Amino acid sequence: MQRALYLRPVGIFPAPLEEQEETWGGLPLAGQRLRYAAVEVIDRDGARITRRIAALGDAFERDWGRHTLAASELMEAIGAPRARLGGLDLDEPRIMGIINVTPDSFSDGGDYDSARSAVEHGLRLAEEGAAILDIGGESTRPGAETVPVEEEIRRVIPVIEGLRARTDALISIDTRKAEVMARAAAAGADILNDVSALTHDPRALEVAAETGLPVILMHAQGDPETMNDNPQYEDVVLDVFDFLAKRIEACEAAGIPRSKLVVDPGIGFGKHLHHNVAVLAALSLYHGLGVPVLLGASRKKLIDHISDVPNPKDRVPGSLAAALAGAAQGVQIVRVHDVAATRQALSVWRACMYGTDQILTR
Ligand code: YH5
Repeated sequence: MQRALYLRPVGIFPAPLEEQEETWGGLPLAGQRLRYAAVEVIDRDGARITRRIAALGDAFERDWGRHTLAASELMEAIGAPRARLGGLDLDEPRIMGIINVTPDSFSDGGDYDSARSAVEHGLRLAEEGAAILDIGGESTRPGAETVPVEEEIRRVIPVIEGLRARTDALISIDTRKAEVMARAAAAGADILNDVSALTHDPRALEVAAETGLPVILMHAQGDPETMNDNPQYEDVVLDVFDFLAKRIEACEAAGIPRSKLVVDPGIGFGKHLHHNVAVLAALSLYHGLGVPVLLGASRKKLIDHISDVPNPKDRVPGSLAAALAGAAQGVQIVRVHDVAATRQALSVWRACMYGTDQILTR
């Protein structure tokens, strides 16, 4: 069943200093130092979708009709401060640094040297400002082939163990396989990150719940091998919302509380360029799911499509632009390859957003 009503906070502005509280206006966004001045009201009735912008205020409250309950639930979800994630405050954007342990990355994956250089790389990312280190041993790039579970374990576990011994940064495991999740948790991982939102492996929901760890639920359409051949949506932005809402429900039913969940619209996963940019332009909608939002656009193909940059390593400027656009929409976590550059960009963005009262030392 599709939802009938969606609310997207728009007109997002920096919350002024506390002593000016009476004059704030707008409503708080997910407990961040951001507020929103209006909502886009999206009404979906089958294939018919209508959109209007409604300023907050009395008329706004009186106008919901049959949608009153759905609207108040969404407003509540949008505004509530988010729970800490493995001890990490999400009241401002945090950086997740990517550590690939696959043969197509900086190391070959699986041997001693690969593990060592992946650990060194992770330590550098943590020093550069990554609050979370995301370790992946299965290439889920478009067109990639599947990796046997033993091979994936051989690649990622030594890296998790090595990092656990040497950093306090949170460690997430990027995997779709229940067995890898369980092994990673035992090796000291703090977060599970599944690009299939715990749908790929029939045991994933149960095993994830058993670990007790927080879970990142990403939207994808189809499997990595074929997902970008012919993606189909009624409305990509709303279909992704509905999918993530269902996966949150499935997690809660399996015993993973909402306070341990993060959602991610899955840039590049079963999406063509127009799908990706539609999602990026509407990111703040996903705050209505009531959990932190993660954005992963770093070096992805959409940057090439938008700006003609065939070499992924040349896509850092576009990646920074996407990260900042996410921050401006209240995204809590950005998943990136280029941690130092992202940190610099976010620091300058924050100063521009908040001005002189902002601590600039981070
Ligand atoms: C994500 O978005 N992505 S693996 C193609 C590229 C560059 C990077 C050069 N795991 C995500 O990073 N987990 C991956 O073109 C993820 N969100 C979450 N939560 C793909 C990847 C990439 C693919």
